[in-house]
Amino acid sequence: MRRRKFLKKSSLSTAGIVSAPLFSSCKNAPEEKEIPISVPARKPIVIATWNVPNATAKAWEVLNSGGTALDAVEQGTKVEEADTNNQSVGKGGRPDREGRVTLDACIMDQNGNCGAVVFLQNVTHAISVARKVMEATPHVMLAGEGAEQFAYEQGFAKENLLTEKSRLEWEEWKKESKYEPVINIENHDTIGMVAIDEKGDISGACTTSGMAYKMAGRVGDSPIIGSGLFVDNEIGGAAATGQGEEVVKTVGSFLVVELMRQGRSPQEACEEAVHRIVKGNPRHKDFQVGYIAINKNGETGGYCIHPGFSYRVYSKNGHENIEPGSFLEP
Ligand code: SD4
Repeated sequence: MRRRKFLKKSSLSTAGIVSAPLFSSCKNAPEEKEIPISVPARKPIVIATWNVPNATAKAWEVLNSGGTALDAVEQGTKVEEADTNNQSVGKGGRPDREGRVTLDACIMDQNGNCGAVVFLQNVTHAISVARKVMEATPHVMLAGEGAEQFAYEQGFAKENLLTEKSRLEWEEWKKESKYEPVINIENHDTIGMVAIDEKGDISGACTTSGMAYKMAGRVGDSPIIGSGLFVDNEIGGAAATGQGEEVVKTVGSFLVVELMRQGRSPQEACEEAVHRIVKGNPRHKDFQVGYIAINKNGETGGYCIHPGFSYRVYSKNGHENIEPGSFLEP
């Protein structure tokens, strides 16, 4: 039904065409089909979770001067990592129960290369360390002390990431020590970013300090390729924000990209991925999960479980903060 509407719409417009394998449920082998997308191609373009105008403006600066999507998402997310007012990312992030700020991040380029760090301490730019893992090692993920050691070897500076503000809040939290990640209020503003550059290449990045006051050693979706982030240069990219455990259980960002491969728009794909989490999960009122997505033609989408989520788009057509709708209780 949806697909028929899609085809009809595109035949009336000067639609862009992306060629993508469409997986049919009754066959094992992927069938090659053209998926028409009924919006004019717009690139370069960058999207990011939440309202992060400084981060998208930085990414745009890179894209607009002919830079790559990979550089754009790294430079863009670094803005939030360095911003101590953002207490969900990088320096100034809220600590775990023991008072340690531990960072998770991953990055993925247009060739399917990726790099990630988990439980990284004392280094602000986890996203750049993740990129170094991708480019300077044969591995895709480094954790804890190994990641930190690697970062110093690569020239990253050792820094105290726990700001006075985050420390005082943690001291306050310790008085009650009640861990309830209700609707992600405690930990908002993790940044997931996906960009398409002038050449049409897609890359993405995701970086976070994770859930506030998490158990020591806890890692969420954000550094896990396929969960917090996924990019397929033929199709598009997606990123997640919210309670990582729920995203990991459904391999959320990979799911969004695969749904787009099957012909869904970015908006439809984000909605379906959220519904997969909500379906049959009586706890869904207690947590937040949101997705953003972009397809090869620069069409964007976003959706989340609860209201209050927004995502940011920066393109030649202008820049805007979009509140994309959410799953509402029947
Ligand atoms: C996590 N997904 O560690 C992250 C948290 C987050 O906005 O996105 N907060 O589970």
